[in-house]
Amino acid sequence: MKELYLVTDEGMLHGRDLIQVVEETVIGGVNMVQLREKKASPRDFVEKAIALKQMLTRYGVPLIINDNVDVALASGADGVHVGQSDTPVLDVRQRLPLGAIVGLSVESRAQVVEANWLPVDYIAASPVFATPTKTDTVIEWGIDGLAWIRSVSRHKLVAIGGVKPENAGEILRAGADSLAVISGLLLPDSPREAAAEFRTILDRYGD
Ligand code: TZP
Ligand code: MG
Repeated sequence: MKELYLVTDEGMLHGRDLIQVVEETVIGGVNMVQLREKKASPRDFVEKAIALKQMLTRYGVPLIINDNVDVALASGADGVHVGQSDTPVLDVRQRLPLGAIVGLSVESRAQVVEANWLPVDYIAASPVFATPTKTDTVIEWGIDGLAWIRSVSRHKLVAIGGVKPENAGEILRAGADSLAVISGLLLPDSPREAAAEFRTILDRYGD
């Protein structure tokens, strides 16, 4: 099954409860979640991770922690996602239990090629489209870039950045295995309905 991968952003909750909003998206069709905390204290980060993990376990949905192996270990999360200037992939892999998920963002063609030699479970093309959610980016892969990555990479391919129901079809046709979404899931009044809309599109593309 193609994945709908929610990445969290505390700034888009507007007073709503993180666990409840994430649960709504899971009911709607999200089947992978990344806890991405840019401002939380270490203690807050761990507490949120533990609460999320507990809820997600009931649905059999894996939890990935953004760039923090300690939080992943403390919460029993299923893996860690890192960017190019975060903890090196080899260190992350070494510190996590066997079978843990390790994801890596790629922001250049050289990094895509290099990732073929790295023990990662997926690479994330970052960003596919420019997005106000993350502005310190270095490339905009676009659909052609995504198709190029698909043609050279041995890894599962996650698309992130500006992913919306309107462009999900072309992203999947270019070869993405997974749609990673922040604002498209968290900003609508009903995250559950937003997730269901993405899920309908994903299911059209099968395995
Ligand atoms: N990494 C690359 S783009 C991005 C991240 C975390 C933000 C994606 O947010 P949105 O709102 O889905 O465009
Ligand atoms: Mg990072």
